[in-house]
Amino acid sequence: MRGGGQRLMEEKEKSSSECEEFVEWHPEGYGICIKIRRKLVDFMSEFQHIEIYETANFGKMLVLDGAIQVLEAGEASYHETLVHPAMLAHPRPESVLVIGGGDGGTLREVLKHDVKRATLVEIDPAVVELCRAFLRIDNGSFDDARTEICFEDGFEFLRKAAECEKESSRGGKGVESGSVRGTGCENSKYDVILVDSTDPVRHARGLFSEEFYAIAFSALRENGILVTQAGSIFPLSSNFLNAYYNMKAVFPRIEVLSAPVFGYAAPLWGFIAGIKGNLNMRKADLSGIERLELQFYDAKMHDTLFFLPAFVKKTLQL
Ligand code: AG3
Repeated sequence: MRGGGQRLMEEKEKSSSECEEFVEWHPEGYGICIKIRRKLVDFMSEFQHIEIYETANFGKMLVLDGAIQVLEAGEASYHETLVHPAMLAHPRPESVLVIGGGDGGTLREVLKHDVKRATLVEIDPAVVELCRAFLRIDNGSFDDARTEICFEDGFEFLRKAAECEKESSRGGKGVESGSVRGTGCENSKYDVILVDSTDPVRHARGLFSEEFYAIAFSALRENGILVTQAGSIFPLSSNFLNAYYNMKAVFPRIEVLSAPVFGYAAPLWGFIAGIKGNLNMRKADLSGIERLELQFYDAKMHDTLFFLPAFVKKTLQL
């Protein structure tokens, strides 16, 4: 008698051998290859090439300009690491800004917390529309009453918020901030900012610059945290180093987190948190963690997110 597990494996192998393959090569010269059952979306938007696949064994997959963004079976570790350590380190994260994140995974995790307002600023409306219809990892978060969606470049969005601040401190009436419902300057400050962007190419490049971090820093309230996805940490990528040094130039304190993300080929993906004010991410209050019903992150995992390979610490002089 063969076990059910083995039978399942054989069935998977049989069905996946009939499938096409999707391959992504990282520019550093390594890659990942995934068996595909069928293509659900192939669309050239104003900004990028959007593809959504049903894979043979790992759920749906979102690909932007050839780079895998979401593989359903692996996305939890990415989204949970990006969102929860920061949300738990903040005593009352009421107002959260997500830059990018058009697939809805980050928003879904943010809304597990008791927030008043979650603002998603995504440059490409087609990503939201297609992910809502075909990827469906948002779990209703696009339609949550606390969600505001703004289709705009994240850098521009924050620049306008900063101008608005300046104007109102000079006593003017402020710059209207486009499509954000009822926004005055009083609403342009955030407790947590999460940068869930693509790799730093084309329209996303600016989101990793020192200028962007400076504007984001001023958009945080007195106590606030910005977390960005930062590219591969093992192997240590130039994308990561660039984001790290630019953030370090702006934030008085930063933390580096990493997690394995199945779908991104690199064994460890990096995240950088910039901390403003008096918050301690490592010593976050984890008492509410069970209630969040997570797949990857828990109280024990919390500490491991801050462990780094020795050579990375040496390079970063940590
Ligand atoms: N955004 C970061 C994806 C970076 C992946 N890079 C790559 N495959 N070359 C993910 C968006 C998920 N909400």
